[in-house]
Formats: sequence, C-alpha cells, structure tokens
Amino acid sequence: MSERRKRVSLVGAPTDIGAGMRGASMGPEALRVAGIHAALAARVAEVEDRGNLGGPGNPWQKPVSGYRHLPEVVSWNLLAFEALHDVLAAGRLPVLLGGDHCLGIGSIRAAMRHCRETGKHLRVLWLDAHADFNTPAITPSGNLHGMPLACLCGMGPTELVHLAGEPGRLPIEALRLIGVRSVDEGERRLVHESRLEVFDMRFIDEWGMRHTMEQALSGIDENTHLHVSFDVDFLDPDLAPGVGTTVPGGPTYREAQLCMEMIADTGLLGSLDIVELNPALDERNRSALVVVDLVESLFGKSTLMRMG
Ligand code: 4U7
Ligand code: MN
Ligand code: MN
Ligand code: MN
Repeated sequence: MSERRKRVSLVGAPTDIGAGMRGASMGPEALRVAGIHAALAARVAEVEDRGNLGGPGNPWQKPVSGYRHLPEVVSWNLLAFEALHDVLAAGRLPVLLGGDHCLGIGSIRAAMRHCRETGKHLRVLWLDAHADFNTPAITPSGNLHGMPLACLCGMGPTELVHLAGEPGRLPIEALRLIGVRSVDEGERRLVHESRLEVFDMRFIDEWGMRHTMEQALSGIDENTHLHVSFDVDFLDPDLAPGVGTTVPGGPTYREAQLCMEMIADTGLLGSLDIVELNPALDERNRSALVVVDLVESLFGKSTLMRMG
C-alpha cells in the first residue's frame, strides 16, 4: 500500500521497566514534543494518537532468578500486545512510542498474530547497536530489554515466550538485525548457533548501507508484513546521544536515512516500534528530532521528492 493511503495510530508505552537505567519512560512525550504526529500526518492519509498505556511503575529492584522486574515486564507487554493488535485488526499501522525495548515482545507478538489471521508473511527488521539475544543464563545484567529477541524465538520465561497464551514462536528466518556493534560473550555464541542473520557495522562498513538493505529486504513480496523495531541506539551517538546504552561507531545521518528510504520504497511497512529514547540523557530533545526526521523518510518523504 502506498504510504499516502496508510492510516497510522500512535500508542505510547511510558516505561523503562526492562532497562538498566531510568528515563526511557519519558520517550513517548519527547517524541510528541518533537512533532511525530504532524510529521506523519504530512505523509499518510490519517494519524490518530491513542494516548499512553498505563502499566505498573518501576520498583527499581535487583534481578530475581536472572530477570529484573519480570512480572512488570509481562504486564507492560500484555498491554502493548492488546493495544497494538487492536490497531492492526482495525486495518491501521501501529507506531509504538516506547519505552524500552522489552516492549518489542508484545509488539512483535501482535504482528505475529495479525499475520496469522491475515495470511501475511512477517519480516522483522531489528535496527539496533545490540543483538538483544540474551537469556537469563547468559545475561550480564538481568535487564529484559537485552532479551526480547531470544524470548520471541522461544528462549526465555514462558510468560514472555507465550505472551497472552499465544502459540508458536518467531522463526529465526523472519529476522534481520542491522547496525549491531555490541554483543555479549555468551550472547555471541547463541547468535551464531541460532544462525541469526546479522548485518553488523563491519558488514555495513564493507558493503555499504545500500547493499545491506538489499540483502535484508531480499525475499519479500506483496504479501509481506514488514515490522521495523527501531532502537534509537542504532544511530551513532554523535547523532542521537539520548539513549541509555550508547555504542560508538553507528550509522551516520545519511546511512540511517538511506536505510529508512529503502524500507519506505518497498511500501510494505506494517508496524513500527520506536524504543530506547531516553530524554533524561538527551540534549534539547535533539535525538527525538532526528528520530522524527528519520521516521518521515520511513514513511516516504524522499520517495515522493523523487517522483516526476
Ligand atoms: B537494548 C546488554 F550487557 N547486552 O543485555 C544487556 F551490554 O534494547 C545491553 O538494545 C542490552 O538497548 C541493551 O544488558 C538493550 C549489556
Ligand atoms: Mn484479530
Ligand atoms: Mn534494543
Ligand atoms: Mn540497543
């Protein structure tokens, strides 16, 4: 569907329940202040803001049996799952305003359910400096924002692996990781064993963003539902310092734009997460402004300029 005909719903999830640092809970409002609604309204048929989900507060406790805040992470993900699936079932495109990246579990579970119901084929593009493929046995932190992909692929606590009693798991083949440059020791082994398809920064340096995206998008067709999970720490910290876990050596402004533009060109974007933005660590909201700029490209800004 052309971006012009898409109808978008914003859903805020103001929580930092899965993170190792407080502040991502302020992400939804920072994105609104940076103008996400108007930016999208200029590109698509219609935008509505469904407001914020209201989950449990952050008790700021130490990890218990390998996880920090597991019950609260489950609650937030159940809320996200329901809300985002409702949006998809209404024929609209959900944009999750996070919040930390543990929310990817509920969000992608919603996309999986929608694909099951509509016969679509899911492809997940995970834009991140990290692999987010830790399990309780190997996590160095216990923070669940470092584990969502492992949980989705069947490795993690049952409450998260089968969130809301949902069957099945995300097939490894549905996943493409892009921009990775920080992987923990045990996590690295699991990524290799699982044959996860990772386009790390070394790959992007050597092959360029164009070839990277051609590879990451290969095999999709009109029946594909593209889910983009955009962890703001994907971007180079020079560009977006407002995240809890900066890792140097990320994509530049132009590389990130091209990445978004090539996704837009497919016309297949079906759902989006914007996560890990931490306004407490930002400078005059500039990371949020860069994100909004990139989201415009993701919804076809440059494509329209190239027309005619
Ligand atoms: B994010 C980390 F140890 N790998 O598991 C961990 F380096 O969603 C960081 O990508 C995870 O921002 C970062 O705690 C999670 C750490
Ligand atoms: Mn349904
Ligand atoms: Mn992440
Ligand atoms: Mn990350």
